[in-house]
Amino acid sequence: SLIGAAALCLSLGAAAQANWYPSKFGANDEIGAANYLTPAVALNAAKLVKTGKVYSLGITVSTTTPAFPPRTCSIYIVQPGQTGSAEGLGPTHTTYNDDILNCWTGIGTQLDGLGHIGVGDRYYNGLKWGEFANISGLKKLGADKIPPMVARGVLLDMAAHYGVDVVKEGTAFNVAEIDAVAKKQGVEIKQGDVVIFHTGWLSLIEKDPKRFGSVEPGIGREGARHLVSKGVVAVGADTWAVEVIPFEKDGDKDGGIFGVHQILIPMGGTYILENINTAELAKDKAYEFMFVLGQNKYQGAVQSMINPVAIR
Ligand code: UVW
Repeated sequence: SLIGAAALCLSLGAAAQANWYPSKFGANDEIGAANYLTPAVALNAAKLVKTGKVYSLGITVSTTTPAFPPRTCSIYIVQPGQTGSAEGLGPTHTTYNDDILNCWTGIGTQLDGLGHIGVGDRYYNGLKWGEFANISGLKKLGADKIPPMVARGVLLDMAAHYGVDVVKEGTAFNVAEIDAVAKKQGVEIKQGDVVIFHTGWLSLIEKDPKRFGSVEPGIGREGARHLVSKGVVAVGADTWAVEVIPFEKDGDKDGGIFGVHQILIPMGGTYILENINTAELAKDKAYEFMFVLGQNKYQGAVQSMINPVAIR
């Protein structure tokens, strides 16, 4: 019967969904690798604080900040009391400014939530686009659901590894490179870590915005799988997409577009942190630190403009 056929289709659909990179955190999980953020992870991170030096890892965003097209950002200041009058309000002449931000959330230093990237219509935990996303925001996987990230931050200084100020575009960081730099720095990547790559690329953002935003050094597919398998919470870099661009080939074949994003986010449940200002950490050889991030909690948001903090 038609009803029987429909039921069969539905159950096949459900089975296919369940088999599409099921989350190790359960069929209803919406936060992926943020499940690794335990009190023990926060406590161990706090033990890394020795000097009290605090680093702002966010960049300042303005109307000219280069971003993945067509993303833009502008701010409007609303005048005192919305009257523009120096008289202000009441006997003490109270005045104030309010502001309106008209921005894509994926601009400047940003967090990619688990609803950002898909493979076809499949997103994290097998969710289908139409089941959780529409133009009024995400019904599941919203960035507002991510708990605060307090974890050990690990900086991998790729620029020092290659002996350059700025690592060349198209340089892929895979298992050999990641493990070599971790070993050289005497750090071991562990479950619950936030791993951040320093490449020097962010120094081009104002000097050469066109080059900055079209290519970059970054992690390759094998490197992404390696980091997911270690159970890291998030992977970041001082680049706009964290992954190597031009994208890696698959042998002789086209390797696809944003394949590392796909391995990390929908397949791995691992967060991506972009345009992280790593310069000061690299200068101080601060390879391990306490990483703290409380992202925006706009309901159903895909991404979030952020200013994570490192403390050591
Ligand atoms: C895309 O991957 C499309 O954007 P972003 O680099 O901001 O994650």
